[in-house]
Amino acid sequence: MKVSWRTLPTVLLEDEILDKAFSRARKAADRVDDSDRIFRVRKQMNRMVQTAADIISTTLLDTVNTWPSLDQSPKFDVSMIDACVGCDDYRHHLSMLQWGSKQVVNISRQNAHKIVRTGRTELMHDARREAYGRISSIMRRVGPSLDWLNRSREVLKRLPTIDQVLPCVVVCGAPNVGKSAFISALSSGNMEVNHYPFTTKQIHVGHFVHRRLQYQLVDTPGLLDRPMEKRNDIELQAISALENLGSLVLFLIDESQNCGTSIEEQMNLLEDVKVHLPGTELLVVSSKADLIEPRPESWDLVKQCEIEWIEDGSEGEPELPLLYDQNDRVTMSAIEGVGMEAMKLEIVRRVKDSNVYDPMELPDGWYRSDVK
Ligand SMILES: Nc1nc2c(ncn2[C@@H]2O[C@H](COP(=O)(O)OP(=O)(O)OP(=O)(O)O)[C@@H](O)[C@H]2O)c(=O)[nH]1
Ligand SMILES: [Mg+2]
Repeated sequence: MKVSWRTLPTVLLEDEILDKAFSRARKAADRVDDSDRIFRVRKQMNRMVQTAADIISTTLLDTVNTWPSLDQSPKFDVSMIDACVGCDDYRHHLSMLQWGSKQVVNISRQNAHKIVRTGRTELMHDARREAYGRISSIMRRVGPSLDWLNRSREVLKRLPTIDQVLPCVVVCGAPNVGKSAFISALSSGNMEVNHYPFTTKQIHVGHFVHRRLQYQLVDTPGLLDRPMEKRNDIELQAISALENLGSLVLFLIDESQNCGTSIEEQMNLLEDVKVHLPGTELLVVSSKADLIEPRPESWDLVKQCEIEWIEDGSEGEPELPLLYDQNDRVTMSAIEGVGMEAMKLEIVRRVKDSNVYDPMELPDGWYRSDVK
């Protein structure tokens, strides 16, 4: 199931639902035609109560059904939802809508009986009025849940959309080390730029395709970019959500310190990341290779190999030489585009080695007959 938090329709609020229901009910009553006055009023009152109840219960249930069920959502989404709006609240408010829908249907059934049983038109009117009153008070109890869902929708529609089936590279590092520039430079086409609901920083979710498999690159500004003890609960939860996501973690270090964070602090952060994302393979990369003085020795060689590889149509999986800095750390320049193609192939290799994604993998207890 592809959950799309971004396309959840707006949730109608208490008054909007009541207005819609009662005005439709009035119109439905106007259409009733019967020359016998008692029959006419009976039909009209019945039609009003039923129409109003139908509209309300359908509207509430439609909302319940369009909102993804947490049990069937990917772990990352569930952790993000928990961090941003709270899973317990999420479940509670949706179940309130379900409850409301059921109550309204019951009320309409009970009052329909009353309307049918009497021969006096004023009692029919009374039963209709009573039904409307009870329906309104149910809606008053559902109202806060509708408000909550509407507010949450605003938050959830900003969540990054990540496909759990595809390999995903989590890109982290101190502020300004070049995470976003790196993701943009590696991505082909459709890049998504949004915000996590708890940070104003722009996040980039990019993709590249290698041998028909799409690799996702996820940005983490405001998350893995400063000491952990300064985190609030929401951020900690969002960080643990990342753990369910990555096939590979890339940690960028800006050795030029142009980013404004000292190497020492960046190293401390790296240790934090190791602690918080223990299950995921980590690759430390130094960014902004073009700022390194003097330029890395193999700069021209790497650049030339990459140009040739691209000119040849980027086919196959050659061992493109990686660019290394004076500390023997893999490096690249997102701005100059050097070391990037080699980096892409390295990512592909690492993801494959990490075995998180293996299309040939069989469930436990299964064996392939061709493997002896
Ligand atoms: N010279 C040079 N500058 C770079 C390179 N990559 C990024 N920059 C610059 O570094 C600055 C920060 O880059 P961003 O990509 O925004 O860094 P970020 O890590 O996404 O920053 P936050 O999202 O704020 O955490 C920008 O001014 C970039 O132009 C590079 O390879 N070479
Ligand atoms: Mg950024």
